[in-house]
Amino acid sequence: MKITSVFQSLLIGFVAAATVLASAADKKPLKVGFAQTGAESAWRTANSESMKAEAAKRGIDLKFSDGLGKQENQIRAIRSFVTQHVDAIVLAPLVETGWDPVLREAKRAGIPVIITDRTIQTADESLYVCFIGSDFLTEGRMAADWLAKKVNGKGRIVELQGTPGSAPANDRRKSFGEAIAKYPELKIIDAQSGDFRRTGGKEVMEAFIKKHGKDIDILYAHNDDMALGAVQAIEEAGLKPGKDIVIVSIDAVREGVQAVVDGKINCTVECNPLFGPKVYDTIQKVIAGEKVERKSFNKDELFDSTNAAAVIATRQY
Ligand code: GZL
Repeated sequence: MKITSVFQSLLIGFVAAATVLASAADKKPLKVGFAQTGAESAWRTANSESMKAEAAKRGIDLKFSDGLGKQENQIRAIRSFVTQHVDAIVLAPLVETGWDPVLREAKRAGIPVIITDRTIQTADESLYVCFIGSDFLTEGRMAADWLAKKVNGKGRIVELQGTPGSAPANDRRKSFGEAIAKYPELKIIDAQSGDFRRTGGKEVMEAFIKKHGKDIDILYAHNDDMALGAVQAIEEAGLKPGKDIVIVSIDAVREGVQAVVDGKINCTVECNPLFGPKVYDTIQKVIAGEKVERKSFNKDELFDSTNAAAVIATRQY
């Protein structure tokens, strides 16, 4: 065999191998780091499941980190994503502040950051590309407006607040308080954090009942898990949740909507956690250099005795 034909066959083999490698390279799965808050509620479980299931469906290599309810764990996770040179970082920030230093490290590494679920406070808007989640101010207003009608603008409210320093707790407190200010006889007589946890809701409601007894007309809970814990405490005190104490809550997780059907919670405002698809669509646009919306709010509706039974069978979370 002449030298030239040996050289030609080597060259063809080399080009073929390079082509295979090149096509394999551009099919390299997207690598995404997700720093999740923890597993404090049914909402959180559904949100994590949405992110994991959609990544698996799209063949995305998802590095999932459970923050166990501690900001320092989320910060550590982001640092590890930078070391792993992920293509994008998703952060569901436990609290609103304290993110600038670690987000600067991601920016220096050229890794885009998507903030999901809860917002952050920062002076440097370049530290993240966009926010995807719900509008907690609207949720608080929807809860207050529904309640004012239900009780004709009169009643003594105890408030079960979410995680201190978190955007949902801050915003749901703020907008609810502003909305009920229009009704001088609708007053918050006590407020305490149950940390979005069912156990927290039960313990704090037990303390409220001990302290205020029959003076409690209404419970406003920042999420269904705490409301469901409070329902247990109310029943153990020999009272009827949804009747002796009107309960308005947020999230509309399946168990919360079922409690509305059962008349134990009077109203729950939806806060949809199933935004995995929207997050990955956004990441793919960012990596392709396309413009994306700076803030993208999920659509949320409200469930009470007029519509809960009609939707309970089809609730996805
Ligand atoms: C809201 C989310 C809140 C939920 C809680 O987007 O951050 O945290 O309302 C969850 O159930 O724990």
